[in-house]
Amino acid sequence: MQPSEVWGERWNANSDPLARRWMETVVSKQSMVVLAADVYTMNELNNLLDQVSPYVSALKTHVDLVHDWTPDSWDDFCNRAKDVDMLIFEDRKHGDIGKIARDQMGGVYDSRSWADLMTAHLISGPSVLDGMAEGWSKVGRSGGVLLLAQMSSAGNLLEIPGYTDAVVNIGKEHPACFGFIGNGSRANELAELRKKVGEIKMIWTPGVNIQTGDSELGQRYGDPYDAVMAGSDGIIVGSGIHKSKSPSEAAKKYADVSWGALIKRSGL
Ligand code: 5BU
Repeated sequence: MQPSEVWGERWNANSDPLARRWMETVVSKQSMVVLAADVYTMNELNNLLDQVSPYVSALKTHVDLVHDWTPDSWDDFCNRAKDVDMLIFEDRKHGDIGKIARDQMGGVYDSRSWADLMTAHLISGPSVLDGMAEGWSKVGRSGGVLLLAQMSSAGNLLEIPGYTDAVVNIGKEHPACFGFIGNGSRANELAELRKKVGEIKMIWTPGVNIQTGDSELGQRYGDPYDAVMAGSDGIIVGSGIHKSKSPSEAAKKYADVSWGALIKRSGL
């Protein structure tokens, strides 16, 4: 299948190379799964990568969770992920003023050199987007920002009226914005977000699990099929895969559910 068949007008209308790369990978792997690789050692990360690589289209990291992190082992890990056609997405949740966000992409972790995508809150205003674009350009790369328009955790303050709309209005017009984080645990809220975002920018959704309901410390889960039908372009799955007895089987299951929903959504 070709990306243009599956994504339709959204493929033709989108000139963002990262968005097109994502749409292509989803089609070639038949998976909208973004794995939240929340494990704590390099060994666990590498094992997880080996097990799930055919079924996962992007890898979401929290680099500061890893106890035995070293620049070389991380470099090696990122190269292995790239070799199996995964975008690397650091869930950094930037939120400082532009120049500090830019410089925080250097420092010890030097995320500007390996992350293709990164999250940010827009709480400090649009300078965070400009700063992050500068961060990547300092090392001759360009990357994409996923702005938090919604969150999956109970009681989050992004639900205060007007906030989501303000984020979407700014992000939609900014070239550094790859897309938005939407709440995968509430399909009706996600459908509303899709209407506001339109068809160009991506929406990726955490808070999805085949086992729906409330989870640890305020996390909430909705069904991955419903999230895709409501407008998700990438389902972010963590414990549903890495805590499963067989991460490989679980990843395949989430991939199949997401692909089935995308095909249905596309009317194929
Ligand atoms: P889980 O194990 O599937 O619950 O992991 C979810 C991941 O998504 C975890 O890495 C969170 O940091 C991330 N996340 C989230 O759960 N909810 C949000 O609103 C955002 C990120 Br933004």
